[in-house]
Amino acid sequence: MQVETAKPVTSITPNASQTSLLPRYLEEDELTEEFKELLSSLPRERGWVVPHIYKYHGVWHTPAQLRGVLALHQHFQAQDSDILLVTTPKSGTTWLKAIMFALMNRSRYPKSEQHPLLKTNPHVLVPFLEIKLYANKELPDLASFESPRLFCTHLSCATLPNSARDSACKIVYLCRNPRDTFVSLFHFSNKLRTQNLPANSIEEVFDMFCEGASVYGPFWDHVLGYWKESLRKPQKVFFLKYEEMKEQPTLHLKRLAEFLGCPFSKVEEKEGVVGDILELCSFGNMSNLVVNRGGRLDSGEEHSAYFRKGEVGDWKNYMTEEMVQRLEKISEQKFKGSGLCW
Ligand code: PAP
Repeated sequence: MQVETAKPVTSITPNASQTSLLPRYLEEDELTEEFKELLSSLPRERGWVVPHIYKYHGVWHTPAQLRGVLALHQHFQAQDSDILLVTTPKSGTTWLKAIMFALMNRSRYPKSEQHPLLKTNPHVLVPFLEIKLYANKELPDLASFESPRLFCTHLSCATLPNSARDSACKIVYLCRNPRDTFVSLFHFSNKLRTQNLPANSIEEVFDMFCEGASVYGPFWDHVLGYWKESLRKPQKVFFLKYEEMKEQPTLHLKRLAEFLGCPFSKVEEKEGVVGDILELCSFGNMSNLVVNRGGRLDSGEEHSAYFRKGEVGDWKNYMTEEMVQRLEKISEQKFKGSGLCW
């Protein structure tokens, strides 16, 4: 589907001041008049972390994300050999970034104490397109990315750049059941709000989630878009649920390797390479690494914010029966007839 920007936005924004004590994602950048005009024309809701989110082509974004989306649409050209990891926020993005990096670089970095994942956060090794590479004023220099290039995005299927849809590039899609997705997002947003801002109440943001007003939401449209695309084009879109990966990691890692055209050889299987990758990227290992316990991304988020519990079913500790029923009802309505369920 063609994504048309309401009006071409030629300049994005000046870089945020580096002197502020606020993390970058909370800084109020100087927005260009053109961008402000665009924002003022869009539906607006209260944000979970920043003051407002805006609905652009059916998807809710923070202003910073939206700037990245516009720049991406204007400048990113997918190549046939590219691999895009696409996820709904809080579906295990960090985990799959690590797994895909380890999988695709396994001959370059065989099991060793020098593995980049031991020293570098997965978000640095596998950057987001619109949140990182196209987030700043300068356009990224992608020349240093070797083929096959591995990028990540939270973009919805309908708002992917045309080149990603039309080229032979492969898409790995990861999502997670709406209950755990919501609970993870609730905690993450409160963590990002920092001590200067009052925490979101679970009731308030739950309402917003149900109404679709969460970043990259509505959640159901996001999942359904890629689900349908994976049914139409199974060679192009690999659809995976967090819960499936948790339950049968070996099976799904092997399927993923086959999908990406780099299946494990018999020798590798015998040598335990599959298990080594899973162990390296496991929650227990990743969350305890010095690099992930401290430090921040360029954009200001603490690395540790991406490692909370890493479990299936934590929603039981936070959601009332009424909330569960409400989510169930929405999922039933939205997914009806699609074959998709949790
Ligand atoms: P993002 O979409 O904003 O990049 P993402 O990585 O999807 O974030 O969200 C983090 C979630 O993945 C956390 O879930 P929780 O809040 O329910 O705990 C985090 O714990 C989980 N996670 C991170 N790393 C791993 C891992 N190695 N294995 C399993 N789950 C993980």
